[in-house]
Order: sequence, then structure tokens, then C-alpha cells
Amino acid sequence: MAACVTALLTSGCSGRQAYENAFGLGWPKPKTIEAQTMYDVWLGTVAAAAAVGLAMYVLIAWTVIRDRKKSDELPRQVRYNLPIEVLYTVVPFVIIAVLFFYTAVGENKVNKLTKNPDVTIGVVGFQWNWQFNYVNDKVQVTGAPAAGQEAQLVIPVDKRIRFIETSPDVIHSFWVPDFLFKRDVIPGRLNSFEITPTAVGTYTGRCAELCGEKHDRMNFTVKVVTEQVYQDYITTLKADPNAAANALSAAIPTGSN
Ligand SMILES: [Cu+2]
Repeated sequence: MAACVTALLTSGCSGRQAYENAFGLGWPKPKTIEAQTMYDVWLGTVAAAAAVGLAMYVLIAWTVIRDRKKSDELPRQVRYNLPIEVLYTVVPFVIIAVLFFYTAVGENKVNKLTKNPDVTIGVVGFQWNWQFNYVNDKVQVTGAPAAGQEAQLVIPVDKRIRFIETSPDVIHSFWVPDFLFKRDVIPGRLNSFEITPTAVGTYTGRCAELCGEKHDRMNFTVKVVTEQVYQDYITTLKADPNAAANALSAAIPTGSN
């Protein structure tokens, strides 16, 4: 933050950048279009909370100083003061209404399903790993950590990706922290959502629902790659799943972001 404030004073950072650096508050920078929406709602909520907090501290400081004990007489009481009571009621209502509005708008945007997504991925969360089905190409990858096979999901950048999730056993939750999104994977139900990744990179995925003894092993990797790398990957995956993983790590070294 200090660096950005300095940069803001001297030249560089835009106001928004300085604001994000100061108030990101632990949230990773969004890597999908949908994540940006949630990030904006989060920043707005934090800003509203900070403004309310600041106003409270100022009022408390003001009254502590102004009304500090000067005599045994009670200070002037303001109960049954109608204008102040109306203000107490109206201001929080306005704050909640505005927050509710932006949350609902953001939620609708994030939950929106399009008619023709570019890629559809069937996600099966099971005790205790993940299977990713490339529905359009009829190929799949199943994670088996004990056998040294990591669950790896490869998706193309700037394309609309639909996920359809289910589970054969208990509730899991598909979570990629960098996408600022998780959705429960529920037995007997198909949960869908869509994302549009905007940044090529390697991201960690996790199960975010305590699902049993080896819940902590349910990690996976998401690789967001260019369209060409994606097509090559699918072609090799159809021919030989092991070769596909190797060819991919040659194309994008692990850890690149
Ligand atoms: Cu799980």
C-alpha cells in the first residue's frame, strides 16, 4: 500500500489501483470476468463498511470530548427526537438497499448461463479426488494422487466455460480461489455455472466442503491456456492421457502464471 500511495503521489497508480491495493483485503486479483464482478461488490461493501465505521468513530470521539463530565448534571437528553429517529431508520435502510441491489445484480451476472458455452466441463467430485469430463470432446481426466496422477483441468482463455457438477457420494465443493468462486458438488443433483477466464496461468483448486478423511487431498490444478495449446492438449488427450499431461507441462512449465 505504501508503495502505491507513493507512486500515486509521484505519478503512476490510478486511483482504482491504489484503492484495490489498499482494500483487496486478502482477495486475489480476479482472473475471470465473473470474479471481477464479485471483486467489485466486495470492494463496494468494504468501502460502505469503512465509511460507516469512520462515521461512528468520529461521532464517538466527538461526543466523548464534547460531553465529558463537567458537572453532576446530566447532559441534554435527545430521546423522542423524531427527526433523529427517522434518520436512524432511513440511513441504514438506504445503505442496505444499495448493498442489496449491487449484490443481486452481481449475483445474477455471475449465475447467468448462456445458450451456447464454448466448452462444457463435467466435474465429478468424489471421495477423494476429481474427474473432469470434456463433454464436447468425450475425453476425461481422473485424479488419482496415490498413483501419482494429479487432477488437472485445462481450459482455454477468453472462452465461455460451463461447468456441470455432481458427486457419487457426499457433498464436495469445487473451489478455485483465483476465480473467487466456489460451488457445492451435490450427490443426485447437477449444479451448473459458467466462467470466462481472462488470464493465462496455473491456478490451484480445492475442495471447500469437509467431505471425509482425505478431504485435504482433494486439490487440483487449473491451467488456463491459449486456444491453440488447448486444442493440442485435447488432441493428445484423446490419443494418450499420460502423453497429454507431459506435452502440456512442456508447453507451459508448472508454476507459470
Ligand atoms: Cu471433497
